[in-house]
Amino acid sequence: MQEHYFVYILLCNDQSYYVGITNELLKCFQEHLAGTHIISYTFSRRPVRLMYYETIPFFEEAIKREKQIKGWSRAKKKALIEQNFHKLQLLSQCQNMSHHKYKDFDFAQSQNEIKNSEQKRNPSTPLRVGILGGGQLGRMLLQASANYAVKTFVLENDENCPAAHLCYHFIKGDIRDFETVYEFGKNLDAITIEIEAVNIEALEKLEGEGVKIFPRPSAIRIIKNKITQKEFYKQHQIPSAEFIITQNSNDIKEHLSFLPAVHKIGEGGYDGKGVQMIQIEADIHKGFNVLSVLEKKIIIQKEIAVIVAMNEKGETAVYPSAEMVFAPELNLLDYQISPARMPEQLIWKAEAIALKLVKALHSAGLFAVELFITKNNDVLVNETAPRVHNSGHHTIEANYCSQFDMLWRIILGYPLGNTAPILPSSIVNILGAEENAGEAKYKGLEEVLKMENVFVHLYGKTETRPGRKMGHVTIISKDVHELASKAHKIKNMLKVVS
Ligand code: AIR
Repeated sequence: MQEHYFVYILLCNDQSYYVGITNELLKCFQEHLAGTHIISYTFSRRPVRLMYYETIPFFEEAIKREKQIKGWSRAKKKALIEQNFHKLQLLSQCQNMSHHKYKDFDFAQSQNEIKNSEQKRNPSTPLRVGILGGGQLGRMLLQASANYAVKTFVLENDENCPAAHLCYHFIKGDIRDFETVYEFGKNLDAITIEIEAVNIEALEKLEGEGVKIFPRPSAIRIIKNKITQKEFYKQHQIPSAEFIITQNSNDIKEHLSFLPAVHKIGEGGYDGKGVQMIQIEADIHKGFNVLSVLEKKIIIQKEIAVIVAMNEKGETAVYPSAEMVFAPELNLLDYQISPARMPEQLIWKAEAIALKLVKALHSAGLFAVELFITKNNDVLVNETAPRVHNSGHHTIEANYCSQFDMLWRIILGYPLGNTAPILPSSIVNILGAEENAGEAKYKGLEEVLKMENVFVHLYGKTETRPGRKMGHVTIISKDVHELASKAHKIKNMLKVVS
């Protein structure tokens, strides 16, 4: 495997920055903390906090970058730490100005910025916000946008997608293509995503040009690939199952003692696609022949999800955890109950882990953290989604502020909403029936619509496929038994066939 180098910035006790390079970030940082990393340690100056790092694949490149950052002013290093690309750009333009002249220039620029942002914040001049992807998540996000002064733009290849007819302007195009995403975004104020398979390089360029991206491209980049996601957990001491990186399914043969395990494709999997259980050696052929992670199978007591919202000020709001019940044969959610029925200590632990994770991503946005509660009551992160999520659909009817409303509040710079539940709830996903593919027809819909405190959401997908998410039903009730029994009833009653 290719070796990577880390160029990092540490904050010292005298508030100065130390720039270094290493190929073992954690070890190196521990040495810094212990004071055994001699070259950075002087009598009065001691590194105390890791502020920033970037990963660079080649040694020569990494050395060049280290030298470059070392030569920067403190203000410029600070801008890099804060990922304030606009300021970075300004500071680069001002490299040859005297300190005094720069101060005037910066002041004038920031006054402009304030004026511009005040103009944007005026509810009578709606923000222009783009959504990459036009599936059901985009559709429900658009429904919530109708409460605010915002002009919505959707980019998606399929002009009949669920979100196509609810937005202010629809643009047909590939969210994975650099030029398409860049052209789409360059006249917008802000962009969000509803699926991770987007062109991150274009988002990075747009961010550098002042378009706000929720979540930041750096956070999407970490999460988009299961390998970098797992490495991020390891680096930040966020508990997660042990893993091995594989190039192809044959690699698994060298790790037989690691089985049973779950093979997950590095990039591109969602809704159970790109996940394969490898119980025994005979299953190895089912593995993926692209870069993937092999995760040790966890003996699970419960699976939960915690949605965390973080605004640009770094303020956070956490939704009560939701508890999943899965259909093992499809690897898809069977039904969900919220708030999760769990001892308080476990809830606190899960929320603390989810919060730590989101804070470590250093990005405003809405994040869904899926966690396992093991048989021994350990809490492990399964995976994170940097967007609104299936596990939060109940919040539309069951919580004061829905996950979709919350994301708009973050994008528009409004106060975070109230995550508390109004009533307990459950969600049943409406999935395309097995062996049915083609134009979608709904069986049992009338009966479900007649049920009390039951809310039907159909996503408007014209084509059904086995296991495809076609809609969901939310049930609210004070009585948790009623939630479970209605969920089962609806599962048996409502079918999507072709
Ligand atoms: N999605 C994105 N990641 C996970 C999920 N479930 C949602 C998004 C995306 C849609 O699923 O809303 O646009 C794609 O669904 P389908 O059925 O067209 O594959």
